[in-house]
Amino acid sequence: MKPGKTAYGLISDGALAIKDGLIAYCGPDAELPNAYADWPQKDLGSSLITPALIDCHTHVVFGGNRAREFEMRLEGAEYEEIARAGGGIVSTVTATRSASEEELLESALPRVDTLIAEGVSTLEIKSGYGLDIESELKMLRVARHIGDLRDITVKTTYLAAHAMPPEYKGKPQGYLDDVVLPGLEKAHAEGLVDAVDGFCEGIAFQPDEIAQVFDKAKALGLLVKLHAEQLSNLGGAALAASYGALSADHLEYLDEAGVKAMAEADTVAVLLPGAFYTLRETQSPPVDLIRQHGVSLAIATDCNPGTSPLTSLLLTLNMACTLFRLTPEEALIGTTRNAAKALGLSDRGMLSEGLRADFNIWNAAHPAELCYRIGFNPLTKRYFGGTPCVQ
Ligand code: DI6
Ligand code: FE
Repeated sequence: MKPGKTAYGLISDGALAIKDGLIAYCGPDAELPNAYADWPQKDLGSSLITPALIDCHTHVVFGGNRAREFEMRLEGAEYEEIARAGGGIVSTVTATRSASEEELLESALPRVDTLIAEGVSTLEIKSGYGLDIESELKMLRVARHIGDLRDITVKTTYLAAHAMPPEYKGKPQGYLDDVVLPGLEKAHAEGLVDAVDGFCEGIAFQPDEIAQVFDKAKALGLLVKLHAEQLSNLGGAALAASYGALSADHLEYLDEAGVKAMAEADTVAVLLPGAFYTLRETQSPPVDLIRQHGVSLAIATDCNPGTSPLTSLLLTLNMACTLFRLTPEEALIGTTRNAAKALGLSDRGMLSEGLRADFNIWNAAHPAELCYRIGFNPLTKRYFGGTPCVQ
């Protein structure tokens, strides 16, 4: 997936040299500089090597689950209706608030390990199910702890503007003033925040409310991203772009004005086919417009208990192709190069000299196989920072 080569940047008979955790050479074996000739070598046969996968949008830390809500939707209830009646996100908030850090960690790790087993080496994790300052900080501490316990990079995102907690129902400004804004300062002071997110939606926060969160983020020197245009169009993507957002995510209801604003700001479009699938959404994100305007496309699991209980980035690749008609090459770039961009990371996402040696070895002959198969994991080995991982 090196740009400027053949499709996917594929190199047959390639060689990769690693030094100090970084890629020192990536190219044809025949052109491997002599300097590397007597280094220890490993023959990987006809395996496929790709950059490690990056899941750039998850809510993988949460309490409880929402299997009952899944049943209710099958009995005819709508997602927004359940949310307005105090179910949905708020029911996960109750379970998350009452869980200890240890319990949250214990329930999140199997989900994280399932992602890692498919070659994910960089994982974004959002808060957003605490909705009070201490519980939001608790979620972020658990997220950081996951990064310490596993051979992966965790990027944390502060998402207190995810839903209105019951105690602030009808008082959004009170919630922003008492919790979201001071909580952001506190979480930032503890070093728990890599980026700031919000849910801009009829059932969540209005653009002028999100703007207050973004102003605070900006004042603290933090980059932003936004759940935008998932269930309706409130102009969230353009708002995010006006703050130079890293990404705008979901985007089923995005219009051309929003796409243009994203193109100008170089904001990545993160598509989340797991949520589209789970909600049986029929409006597809405007992929053709996104392509026409040259906006970078990424995809992610959106792993969360309500709309995307999905812990497979390989299945996400397949869904992005089948549901949104992404090409396998676009989907793979969307979980490597462009996913890194959506996280503001310029040190990974490609097999290029000077970047981190985070890569996967697959039992596959062609990259399209990673998108084509459903429910099969061809990962043979994962390297993180140049080191082979046990898991
Ligand atoms: N959009 C989503 O799809 C998730 N959050 C969001 O802002 C849903 C979260 C949930 O239902 O628990
Ligand atoms: Fe999400």
